[in-house]
Amino acid sequence: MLTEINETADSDTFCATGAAWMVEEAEKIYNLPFNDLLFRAHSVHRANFDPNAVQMSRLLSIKTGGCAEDCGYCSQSAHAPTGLKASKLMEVERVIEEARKAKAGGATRYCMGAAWRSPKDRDMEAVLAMVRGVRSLGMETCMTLGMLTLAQSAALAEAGLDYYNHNVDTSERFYGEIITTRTFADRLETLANVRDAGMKVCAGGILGLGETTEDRIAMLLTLANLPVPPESVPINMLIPIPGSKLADAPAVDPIDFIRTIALARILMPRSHVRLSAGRTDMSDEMQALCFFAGANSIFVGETLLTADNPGEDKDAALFGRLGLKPMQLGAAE
Ligand code: SAM
Ligand code: DTB
Ligand code: SF4
Repeated sequence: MLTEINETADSDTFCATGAAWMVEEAEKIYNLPFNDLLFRAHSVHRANFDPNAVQMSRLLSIKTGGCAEDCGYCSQSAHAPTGLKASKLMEVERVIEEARKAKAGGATRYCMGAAWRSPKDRDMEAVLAMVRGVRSLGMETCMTLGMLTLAQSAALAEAGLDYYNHNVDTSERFYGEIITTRTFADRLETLANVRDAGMKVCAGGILGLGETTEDRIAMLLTLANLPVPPESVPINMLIPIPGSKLADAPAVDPIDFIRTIALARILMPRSHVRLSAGRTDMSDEMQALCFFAGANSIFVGETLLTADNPGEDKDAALFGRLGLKPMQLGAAE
């Protein structure tokens, strides 16, 4: 597939298969005239995926709020007065019941998130039971529980966890402006543990934290240049949370957002690029251009972890307007 892409593209703007992407190449692509960038990204998308199929994931917060980390964007950090009520780890049976409903609603992947710095050993048994239960429904499983050791990663993989989500969120340079309770290197260490344990990786970031274009490009380069690029790349647009450090961050320019999606598609041709948080603040036209630029995954349902998402009816209408269809499990794997 990659050979096909390289054959159809100008050799000076695509890296050779297997080689690391250089910042100069990525900047050059990002700054192409918008039509050229979109044409190129869409060509890469079309060479690797059905361009009208969108993978649908459903999120559930299995442990909400009271988090020890100080991520400046998050509603769930105990460091910020966001007014969110903290709750304990959900019962295993309830999680499986919610997953069953999500499957009936068309989701093929169930993503369970916990507001933890890292899972405690005492929580692992319940978490592993959730993985087994959701998997037995015939859904792909994903979890996002904070930092993992290699032993925890191995236990999750053994229970059948397909994906682990752990975002780098922004560039290495900018990271310390947003989060002080852990480092960028900590994030990469967990990603390596997840990969070494044999799970698929879901890793992306957020736009709208006050980062520069260079930071956005650097973030994508970190992901694309991992030993194996992530199979899923969520690109979130900041949902401003009242009480959080970034409550009043300026909105992201939609054209810049679409350019970032296009660059993600070009740098990671075979990854699922997810148009992730923030869709309630995007027009249908903006989302349509994101899909054209190479986004091919979304979160479905009324709620993400704690924040709003467009919901089934709005997404059904959007898919109808655009002639999009849900991606079947196992497609383009
Ligand atoms: N606690 C785990 C962690 O941080 O890895 C998992 C849950 S955390 C909420 C997962 C991701 O959601 C973050 O890495 C960030 O990219 C995204 N996120 C959190 N709050 C957000 C917000 N207000 N707007 C957009 N994305 C957000
Ligand atoms: C990701 O990149 N985005 C999702 C998922 N991975 C875990 C989370 C979005 C959270 C949005 C804010 C909220 O719901 O609190
Ligand atoms: Fe905790 Fe994750 Fe929110 Fe950071 S993003 S405060 S680690 S739940």
